[in-house]
Amino acid sequence: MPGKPKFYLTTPIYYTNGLPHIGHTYTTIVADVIRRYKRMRGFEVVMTTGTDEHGVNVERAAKKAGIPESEFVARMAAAWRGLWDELGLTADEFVRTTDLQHVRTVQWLFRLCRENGYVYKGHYTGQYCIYDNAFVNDAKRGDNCPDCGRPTETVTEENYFFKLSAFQQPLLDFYKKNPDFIQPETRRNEIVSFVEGGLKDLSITRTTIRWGIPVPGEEPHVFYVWFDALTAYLSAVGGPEYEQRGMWPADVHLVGKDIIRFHTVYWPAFLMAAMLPVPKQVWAHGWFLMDSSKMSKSKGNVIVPRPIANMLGMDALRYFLLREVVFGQDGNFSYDALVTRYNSDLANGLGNLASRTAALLEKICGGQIPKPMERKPQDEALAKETQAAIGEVLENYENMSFARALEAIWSAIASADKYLTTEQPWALSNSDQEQSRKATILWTTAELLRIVTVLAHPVLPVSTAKIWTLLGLPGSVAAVELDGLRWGQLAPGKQLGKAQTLFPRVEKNEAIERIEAMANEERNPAPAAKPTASATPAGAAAVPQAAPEKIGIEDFAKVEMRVGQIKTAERIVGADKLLKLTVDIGTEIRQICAGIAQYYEPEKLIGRKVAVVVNLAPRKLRGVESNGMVIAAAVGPEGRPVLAGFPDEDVEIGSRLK
Ligand code: ME8
Repeated sequence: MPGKPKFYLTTPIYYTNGLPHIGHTYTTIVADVIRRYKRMRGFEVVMTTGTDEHGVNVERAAKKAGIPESEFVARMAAAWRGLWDELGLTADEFVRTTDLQHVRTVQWLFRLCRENGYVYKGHYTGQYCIYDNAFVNDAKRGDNCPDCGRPTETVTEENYFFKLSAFQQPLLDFYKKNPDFIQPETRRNEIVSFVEGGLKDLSITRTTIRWGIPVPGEEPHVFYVWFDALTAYLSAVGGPEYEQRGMWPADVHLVGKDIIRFHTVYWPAFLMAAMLPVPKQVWAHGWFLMDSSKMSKSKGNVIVPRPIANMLGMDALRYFLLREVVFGQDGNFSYDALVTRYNSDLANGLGNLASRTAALLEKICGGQIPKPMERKPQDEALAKETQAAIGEVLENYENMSFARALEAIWSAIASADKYLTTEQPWALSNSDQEQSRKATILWTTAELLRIVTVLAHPVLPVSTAKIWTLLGLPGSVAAVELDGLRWGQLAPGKQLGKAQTLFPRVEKNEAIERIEAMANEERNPAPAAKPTASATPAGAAAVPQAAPEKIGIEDFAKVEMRVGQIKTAERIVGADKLLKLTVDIGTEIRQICAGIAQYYEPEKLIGRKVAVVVNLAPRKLRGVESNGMVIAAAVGPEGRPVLAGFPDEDVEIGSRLK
């Protein structure tokens, strides 16, 4: 039996002098969507990402953090990787450019290019900042250093050069022969005219940077960061032994438009020089902008993904990024638009259709998928429309028209809503004829829901898996083969599964406020708060905590603890571990958040007396104000919270603990 066809796609490997923001998350989400889609179409898929860890910026950032470069990049790579895992975006391979396998691959690629006559030693002259020990790209004589503002000097250093000029015609021929290599079309035209304008040879080693991959036998030469970074795509799938893995050449390199030239000019030229296969496609998407300018750390307008995922779920962020902007174009990011789409398309759209259908099946069909009976024209019309939607959605996924694919899915959802509203199965009687009509209506609705669930799965992996369970369908939705998806496959007689929480509706202003508060917490973690590897840029989690000192009684006296009584307790959307409590402390009622949600049922806490620290400065947890702290023991290796309390005596509320 022939094996599955292979599909290899990559995200850029991201710089380690910062942490992921929405822009990086966008590219990685798109890669994950394509990966899931291609798997559902029967491909063996490998998706890679990684971290770009060399160069002068890392040298500087490590110096600033007061740690060696190797330690700095190890912490940063762990933070990137940790965040991708947390967001459900774990790649199949994660390349660090400090990995030995990668170092070997870069040196091997250089050797091949050199052996084939495309590398020579020359001199590079450029503007150099002696304070920062770095050449300033694109600076002219007399320009100041953009980083420190001091004057640059003209410096000449010995470098190895890559004969890029020799590839002008081969590249133009290649673009012509492979019209889909550069996507979208507009970017292709840009690159073709750039190459037609002539290519200068490229200096690919440096002697003025220390933190890089050494050129074997040529120290102090290290590789120029882009020669190093691009090669990661090859080292991810076997490096010099790439043929054994069978994944190279890449099917798609997904990149932002900022780095298209490196990927469509330099990278194929390096590979051609080494006589290695060239990737099949480079897809350059647009930028997410904040107030019409590109997000950047220095501008302070960066949106981070975790608070959004915590508040609305990752599916909501995935849906929004793909639906809001036509893939390839720039788009504006706004919390307002995000929450609006969440409420309208997810909570009121897909979420509502799923829970409404399940509730009707429960009520009218005893929680079973009914057997459809005689079909009316409106049932046939809905079936036909949905069948057509399957084709339309698949075609749009294939062309990376994600917004269109989602539009087609949501138009099917709207048709189902309309169908239910017109057919009103709840208003039909229990006569035999009307019973069978109800069965047909509900089977038809459930079948449409099954199909949109499958089609939306690449974009909404978490919630579609829940709907799959809700409908009591066998296996996993991820395993459904898209090519075999047809109207009519829903088997009657199956029992519905457990009810699921899909997209609880949120109040817009409150949700935005909480996302912003969490983002602020992430940017400025409270000094006392336990740092998380991914929230702390320099990976402070890896720094051991100092042993506690002994404190005097006067220090203890600073903590005011009182007996409080829990009045209300509720879960917080977007914060699995927290409960929002109101606690009577004798003099007033306080709102306090407690990290006990996984161990205590909110209803069972009402009336319970607890020990409360009442003079703690108020702060926001997951965006919710918390004014005080409930004391609990941390039991066992995972620190299970057990509330401190007063089971034996009826202590008065407000009594002080000493
Ligand atoms: O360029 N909107 O890394 P990088 C959309 N290490 N996408 C964005 C974005 C935004 N506002 N900001 C960033 C590098 N991106 C090199 C790559 S590859 C061999 C080496 C995404 O950390 C987009 O994919 O600056 C962009 O190309 C990439 O992040 C740049 O990441």
